[in-house]
Order: sequence, then C-alpha cells, then structure tokens
Amino acid sequence: KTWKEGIRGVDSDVPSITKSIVNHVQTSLARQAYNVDNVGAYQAVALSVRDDLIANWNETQLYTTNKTPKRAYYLSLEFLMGRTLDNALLNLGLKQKYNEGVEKLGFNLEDIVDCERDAALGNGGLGRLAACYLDSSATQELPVWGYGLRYKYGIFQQLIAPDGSQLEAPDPWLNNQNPWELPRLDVTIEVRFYGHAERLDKGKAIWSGGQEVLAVAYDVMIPGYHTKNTNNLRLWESKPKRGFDLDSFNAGDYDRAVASSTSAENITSVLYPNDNTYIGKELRLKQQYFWTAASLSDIMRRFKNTGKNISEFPDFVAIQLNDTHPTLAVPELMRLLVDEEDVPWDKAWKIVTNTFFFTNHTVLPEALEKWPVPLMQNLLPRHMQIIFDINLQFLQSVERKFPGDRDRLARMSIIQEGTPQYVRMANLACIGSRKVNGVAELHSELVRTTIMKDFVDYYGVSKFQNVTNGITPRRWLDQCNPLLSDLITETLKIKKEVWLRDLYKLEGLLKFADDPTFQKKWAAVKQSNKERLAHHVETQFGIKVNTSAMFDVQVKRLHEYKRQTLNILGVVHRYLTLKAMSPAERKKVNPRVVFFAGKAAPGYYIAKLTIKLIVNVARVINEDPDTKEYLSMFFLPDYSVSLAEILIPASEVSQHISTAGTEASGTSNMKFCLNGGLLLGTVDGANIEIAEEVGESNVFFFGHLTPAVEELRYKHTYHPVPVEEKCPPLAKVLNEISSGRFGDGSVYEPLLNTIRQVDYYLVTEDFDSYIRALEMVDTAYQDRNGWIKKSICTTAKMGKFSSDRAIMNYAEEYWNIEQIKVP
Ligand code: DL6
Repeated sequence: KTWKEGIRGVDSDVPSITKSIVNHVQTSLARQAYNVDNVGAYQAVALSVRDDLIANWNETQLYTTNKTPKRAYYLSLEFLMGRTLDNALLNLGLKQKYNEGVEKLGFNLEDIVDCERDAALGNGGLGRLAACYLDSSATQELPVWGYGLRYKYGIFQQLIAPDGSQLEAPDPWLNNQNPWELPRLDVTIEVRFYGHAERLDKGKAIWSGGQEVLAVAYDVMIPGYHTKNTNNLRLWESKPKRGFDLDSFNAGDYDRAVASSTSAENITSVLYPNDNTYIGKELRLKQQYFWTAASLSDIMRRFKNTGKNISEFPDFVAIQLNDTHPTLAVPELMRLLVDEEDVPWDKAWKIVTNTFFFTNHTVLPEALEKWPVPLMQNLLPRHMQIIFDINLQFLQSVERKFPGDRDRLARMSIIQEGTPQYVRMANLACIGSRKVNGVAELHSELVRTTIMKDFVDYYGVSKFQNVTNGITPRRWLDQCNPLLSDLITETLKIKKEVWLRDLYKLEGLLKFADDPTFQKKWAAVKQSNKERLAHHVETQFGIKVNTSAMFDVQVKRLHEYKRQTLNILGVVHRYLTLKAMSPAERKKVNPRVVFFAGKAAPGYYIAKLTIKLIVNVARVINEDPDTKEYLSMFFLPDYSVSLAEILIPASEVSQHISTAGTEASGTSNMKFCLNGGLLLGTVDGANIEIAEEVGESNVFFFGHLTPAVEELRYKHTYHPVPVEEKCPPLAKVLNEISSGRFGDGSVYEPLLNTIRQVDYYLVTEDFDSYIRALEMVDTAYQDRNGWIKKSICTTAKMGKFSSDRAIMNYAEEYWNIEQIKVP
C-alpha cells in the first residue's frame, strides 16, 4: 500500500502535477524555482510526465514478461518520432490537467511544447511509418518492441542560402539532453567486425579477431492511447570496448590512441540522409550489422529467459524487417543458432524462415540495396560464408523446380555475378522470410509482377501480400488539429477516445455533410488552421500570407519521381497565364497560395536545383504587383514532423503527383485527407485506395496510368519528340525559365534538360492533364459549399487509413501475436 501511494499517474491531480514539476526544477535540474525560463519549464514538465510513463512502462514490461506471450519486433533503421511531450500528454489523458498545472505556475503549455526539439531519426515516409506503427502497437496493446539506432545527429537541418540553394547543418538533437530516453548501461552487447571465420564441421564456424565494439541500450517509452500499455523502443549507441590505447598514448601518438574508440563511436554518429536511394558506404553496412547483431542478441537473451526450447523460437518471436536495411539479421540469426546454439543447419534455417517477415517499400531500382561481396567479406567474413551457403541450397532447390533455367537462377541468386560480385539484399530478405509485403495494393502488385516475379513463381503467390500503410489519428488529427477533433467529437456525440481508436466511426459525419450549420463550423476550423499557418510563416520568415486564398501544399522529400518539378512548372504556367490576362479577367481568378517544403539529399544535385528554382520563382511572383494577389508561393525551410503538424491541417488541396508506379504508398496523402484537405494526384500508391474510399468525385486525378509508363519511356528513349511539339505550353514555361525570367536561366539548364531530353519521370506526358486538373480544382473551389461537402466526405471516409488497422493486420496475419491488456 505504501508503495502504491508513491506512484503517480492513476489519480494525478493538478496540485500533485505542479508539485512534481517544481520538484524536478529544484532537484533534477538543480535550478531555482523562481527563475525558470520556458526551456527549463519544458524540461521539468517533461521529467514530470516521464515519471508517469516510467510507472506504466515498468508495469507493462513486468506484466508482459510474466505472461511470456509471443512478441513481435520491428527492426527499422529510422524512427521519425517528432516531438513527444504533447503526444504523451494526450495519450496519457493528462493534457487538460497539465494545462492547468503549468498555468498555475505562470506558464503556457503551448509555449512549453514548442521548446521541444524534434527527434528526427528518419528521412521521410519509411521512418514516420515506423513511428506511427509504434503508437498503434501500444494503443492496440500488442507486445511489440521497436529496435533502431540512437544517432547522435538526426536528419540535417535545412537552410536556404541567399541565392536559393539548400545548405545543410548538423542536427545535434541530443545537446539539450533527451528526457524521453532511459540509458540502460546494464544492457550492453559486444559486436564484432572484420577478423576471420574458420569453418568447422556440420556447417559451423568460429569467427574471431577483428574489431569489437559495444552496443549500449537506450529505451524510449511508447505510451498507448488511453491505456496503461507502454511499449519500448530500444535504440543502440556504439561505444568502444576499451577506452583508448594506452601504449600509443604513452608513446605520445594521441591520434592513434583514440583512433579505435573514435571508429567505434562513429558507427551511430549520423543518420544517412538519403531517402529512396541506396548508399554503398562501408559505415552504412557497419550500422546495419551493429544494429541487427545487438537487437538479435537481445531478442535471443529474452527468449532464452523464458526457458523454452530453441525450436520454439518462431512461436515466441516474430521479426519484421522494415525494408532491406535489417536483412543481415537473417545470416546473423543463422550464425547465432548454428555457431553458438549448436542447432543443425537445416533446423536453424527452418527457425529463421519462420521468424522473419519482410516489408518492401520501393520498387525504384536505385533504392534496391546490393553490397559488394569483397566489402562484406572483409567486414563480416562469417556472414559471407553463411550467405553463400544459403544461396547454394536455395539455388539447388530452384534448379529442382525449374531444371536447366540458367537465366532464372541468375536472376534469383542472392549473388549478382560480375566483377565485383554483389549481395542482393532484397533476394536474401525474401528467401529468409515467411512473408513479403508491399505497402499499398498497387505497389504490392508491382512487387509481385516485377522485382519479385521469379520468387512468386517459385514460392507461390500466397507468400507475397499487401498491407496498406496507415497513420496514427492521435498525432495526425487529435494532436495537430484540436479544433477539428473537438468538432468531430461534438458532432458524432461519441467520446473522443472511442472514435480515435475506431476511425471508421468518422463515417458518422457523412449525414452532416449537407448541413449548413455544420459546414459553417467545418469551414471555420479550416480557416482558423490557415491563420495559424499564416501566423507561423509570418513570425518565422517575416512573410505575410493571404489567408483568403486557397492553400495548396506539396510537402515531401525532394525527388525526381515525386515530381515537385511538375508543380513548380505548373506554378510558372499559372503565373504566365495571369500575366497575359487583363486586370478585369484576373479578378475572376481563384487566388492561390502554393506551399512547398522538403529536404533534398545533400548529394542529389537535381533535387537541390529544384529547390533553388522554387525559391527563385517564388521571389519573382511574390513581388509582382500584377499577380501577387492571385498567386503566391512559399518554400518553407527545414521540413519536419512539427512543421507538418501545422501545414497539414491548413491545407485545402495537397499534391501527390508521382509518376504512376513510382510512389509505393505515400502516407502524407492520408494525413492531408484525414484533415479535410482534398487530394490532387496521380493514380499511384495509396492515392488509389484513398479515391476508392472517398469516391473519385472527391479527388482530382490526372496523368498516365502505370501500365503506360514503360512504353512511354521506351518511346522517349528511342523515338524522342521535341517538347515544343509534344507540349507547347510546357515548352513555353521551360523557355521562360531558360531566358532568365527567374534569375540566371543557365543555372537551371541541367534540371530543364532532364525534361527536354530523356524525361524519365514523364513530366512532358502528364503536363497537359495536370494543368486541366488544376483548373478543375479551381472550378470546384468556387462552389464553396460543394467544396466543404467534399472536404467533410473525405475526412469521413478515412477510417481505413488508421495505422491501428494496419498494425492489427500485421499482428493477426503475419506475426500471430495477441493483445495483452495490462490490468
Ligand atoms: O512505406 C512507407 C513509405 C512509402 O509511403 C513511400 O511511398 C515510399 O517511398 C517509402 N519508401 C522508402 C524506401 N526507402 N528505402 N529504402 O522510404 O516508404
């Protein structure tokens, strides 16, 4: 009883909250309570909330350990978490009380929340998806842990230079301490690199020598929404096994003395800032092995603590490989089983192939990972042996099924022949997993019919399925759009806790779609969110935004396949059209503000040039007295989860305009639609399923379809037609840019030539229909009530896209794990 009284959380009242905040100011922060700024207040509030999280987290871990259920582990090199405080308060149901508490102490909770730095340990969709899945796993009370890396530097900060170029600065996000992680110095694992592997009999080997480094665990608590269940995200930090080299130090060679400890620490220094592109650097392979080895060792230790027989491993452990990045887990588990647990090879392989599940997130060739055999052989000699052995057995089996089909063997082999040979990670992940899935219906079909076609022939189609991505409605509606969330609750007349856990309940809004009073309230919420964004832009960048214009948003990583170029060329086209109009004609035009945001990989020249073009076009059109009332454009620097939380609720239309068949799913499309923004997009990724749900009349589709793309590319390569002939309006736009209307045109030639020449992403082919789609958006927007109705109907039909649905699909159809409610 005495212990229970000490635990807060169950009946946290405002006085105990203020008391705990003040306590943390005095003791944890060692500061005077009467002299605290917002940052200090943030730290103290975070520590106070953390106390609640720790209590729940401890109970969850203890309860789950005692129950020994089957657990699932989500291995992801990226977790793009964003801020934690607001989310934790909402999930714990403590927001109102903390609001009151901090107000009593003379602070404002919103200002405090704004002091938190984003945890930006991811590049884009793949990392944010992982974060949504953690939220949903905890909310659905599933025994799921995430495993990742604790990068010292997250995704770089993006700055825009005076000439419009992207500049990159490091993101030392841990500088101000991170209250949301618990260092577990007691959980330390040794990881080996290099050295040599000596084969013994029965497929076993001894791996010794080389470099040994330590993986130290940091645990991040993941609270479920309105449940005590609090899951764990374990992030590994690399540390040298021994301090520094004393002999070198004593001999005065200080560089050498610290060389090996620096090399160990470097492993988790920085997140590679590439999205949808493969990076062939040794350090990246080191990161992948370091993380998979530490995670598997930890998983194995937890499994062995249950006292079960090793053959039961897949009955208690499911491991999801988030893309091919953790594929080394396949040979690593083989190594643990065969070399360390003495399991015979065939039995070990059965365990492995019943444990792993593999999600593919892209069919873009440039993103498919393949590592040079000599590099892997040097870094991981034992794993290379294991991979060759797996490959030999696999190819023998393919040969039995398709005798004499040498081309097929070459395509399916884990090893790509050549000088050097390469290890194809997607083939290894597929061969080592029980199931493979894509992330939207179209993408999963493309996986089955293109990159995995031979594997479908071999295994049968049932191994290759689909789980359409999802997003958490807690962060992407309740947290980022509290006004809309309240309006929905008031209208549906059900508790927020209910519809936020069962998003299909939003369908109840449909019957109000024509109700003028409701429409008015709906429009007022959107207007207020537009003003919040305008205020943010004005305070951050000193620019005024016209909030009576339509807000049109495209925010995502800069990539040719995502076609920000199409958007910017469309804006220039609109500008030229406006310029050619008389003032009277212009008055009839629907004013539009176009927002862009997104980072380009530092080495991606064309993507960086696209940013420069956007910035410089914006400068010209925003200053043009003839048109600025009708068209303005902003590139908001340093796109992040927090910026998305302001942009998305304010959007009226958002653009998802990838070349058909290139965007695996997209998840921001779901976020915009959930917040009542209409979708302007191509027939690609999850856009298709969104349209199926909300109805095609509520989306603006354009462009060629996936089956046409290959043929068009062929024509572009072998029978090119000049853009002047193919699409005169586009040619005019390109020429205006070349001729220097937006600053020195020669700077943009490399970008413009990608369109004039090969046009791999088919901007020329889709430009006309894109412009027509923009016109359709204008027409629809002019019918105000009609537009609001579309917006309501869109939100109402977004139930399918909750990450709760997606995670339950993985839990039931893939991992075979059950919900556990901590009492
Ligand atoms: O599945 C999450 C996300 C999808 O929504 C995007 O469409 C897709 O581009 C992205 N894929 C990657 C692939 N990166 N690697 N490797 O980020 O995944």
